[in-house]
Amino acid sequence: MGVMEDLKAISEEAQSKVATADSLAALDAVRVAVLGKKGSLTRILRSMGSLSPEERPLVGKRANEVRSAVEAAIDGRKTQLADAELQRRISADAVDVTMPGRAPHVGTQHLISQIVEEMEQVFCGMGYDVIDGPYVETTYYNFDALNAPADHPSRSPRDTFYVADPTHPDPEREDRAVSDLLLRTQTSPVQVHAMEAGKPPIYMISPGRVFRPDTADANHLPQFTQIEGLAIDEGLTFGDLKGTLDHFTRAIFGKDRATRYRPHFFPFTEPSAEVDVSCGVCGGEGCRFCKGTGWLEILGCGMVDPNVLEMSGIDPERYSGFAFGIGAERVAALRYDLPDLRMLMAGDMRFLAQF
Ligand code: 2NM
Repeated sequence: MGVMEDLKAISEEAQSKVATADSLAALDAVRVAVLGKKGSLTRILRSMGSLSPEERPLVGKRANEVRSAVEAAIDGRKTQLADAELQRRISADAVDVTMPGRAPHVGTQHLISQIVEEMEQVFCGMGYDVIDGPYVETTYYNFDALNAPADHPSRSPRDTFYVADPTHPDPEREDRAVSDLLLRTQTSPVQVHAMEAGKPPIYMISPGRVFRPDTADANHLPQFTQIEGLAIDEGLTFGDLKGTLDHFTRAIFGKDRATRYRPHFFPFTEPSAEVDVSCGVCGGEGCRFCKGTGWLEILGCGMVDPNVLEMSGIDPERYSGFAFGIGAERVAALRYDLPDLRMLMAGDMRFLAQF
């Protein structure tokens, strides 16, 4: 076989190996086998001395062509492999921007906040303002201004949380400061502030947290949420109270529910009443839910005592008014038949997420 045929065979074999090489290492092996020191093409170039002077330039030219072609093929294949690797990485690392995202956890308002807001809406609809005030009050605003006698049992530390007041240490006792400061036991102090601050007409509600030293059990919480209301104007009567609270009760419990006003006593109102709503389970027939009575107690109310108006600078000869108080936790318990008020404080999402 002649040298030219050898060159042709070397070229063809190299081209085919390059075309199927699947790595840079395989390509380099082809380069070494053809162009390396002991490569097939190098061997031919080295043996050129034994060729005739006519053959030599032709073989030399052809050998250079083969070298260039093999080098070009290797470079081309290298580019192909690099492209393929890049494509592989692009698809492996791809982010699918059309994929649905991980749904963020969306919380809900606490049941008590929902009920408070609902009640605020009912009263705002009747033109009432929503006003809040501090948790820490003085005995004057929590008791005296509300006509509570000096010896009223609700003033005792068994029924009221007193706040130590370092600026007024009690000279009689060093073990516990009997303080003028307390955690409000009702939101009425907010209404006293409103009466002192503004002239009638006053139509307001004061929702908020109140505090009493009760041990938490199924029916008691040491802190709970009260919505108190106050209306003061010329000529307000018990009829206005009843119309207002009947509207409120039906808005919160349903328009088919009846109400009942039972005489009661509160120091700050006269006359006073407790309001019952007809049982939603039996419709008033009497059942286990209403303990056979057909009625559920929901709020306290009354005509503001003239003493209370007078103490806060409102002329009881000109103005009259009514007031009421309702517990949001009790409304929640009645509406959803909650077995235990502590569920409202425990923070268990299995319970809270139902509302
Ligand atoms: C109640 C029941 C009856 C009440 C009275 C007043 C104020 F400030 F006008 F005197 N505020 N809230 C009141 C009246 C509260 O809660 C059961």
